[in-house]
Amino acid sequence: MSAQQYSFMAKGENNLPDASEMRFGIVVAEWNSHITDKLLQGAVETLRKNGVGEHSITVMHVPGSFELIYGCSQLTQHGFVDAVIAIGCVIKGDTPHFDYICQGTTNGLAMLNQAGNIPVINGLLTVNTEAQAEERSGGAVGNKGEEFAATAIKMVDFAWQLQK
Ligand code: DLZ
Repeated sequence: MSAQQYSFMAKGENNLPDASEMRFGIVVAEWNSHITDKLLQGAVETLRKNGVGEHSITVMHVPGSFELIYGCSQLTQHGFVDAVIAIGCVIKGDTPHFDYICQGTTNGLAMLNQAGNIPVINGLLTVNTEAQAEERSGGAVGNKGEEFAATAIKMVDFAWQLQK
């Protein structure tokens, strides 16, 4: 299938592909759980609104964002989901730890995508302040969890189109 054919079939931003047969894993970091819980809620609601079955969503928790890499890696290898969404929130502190966690986690998730088993969605919120995190988890800027879920649906559709 050519790139041109795929782009013809792809839907617009607010017109997501049918997700009723899709299965998703969501790995959520417990650090800053007051934020990650809301991102999770936004993601699950969007998946459900787009037809994903209650039992087709597997949610697992890991301690911090850095552990998202291992958690997602495990889910990509088990074969019972079509995509994995990694959800974490890193808030800048006074030490360089923020940069190491952000960079390490992003690189790790990128490598999982490069491995090419199934799509892994980067739902890592990296913010300077608590207020920015609140704004992006159901506040003034919306709930980024919804975007993560929409991206996951589009990527499963992308993979499935190539299998036809
Ligand atoms: C250690 C740490 C720090 C300082 N900050 C955060 C954070 O803002 N968000 C987050 O998800 N995790 C944080 N962590 C924990 C690390 O992600 C990880 O769990 C530890 O370094 C152990 O590997």
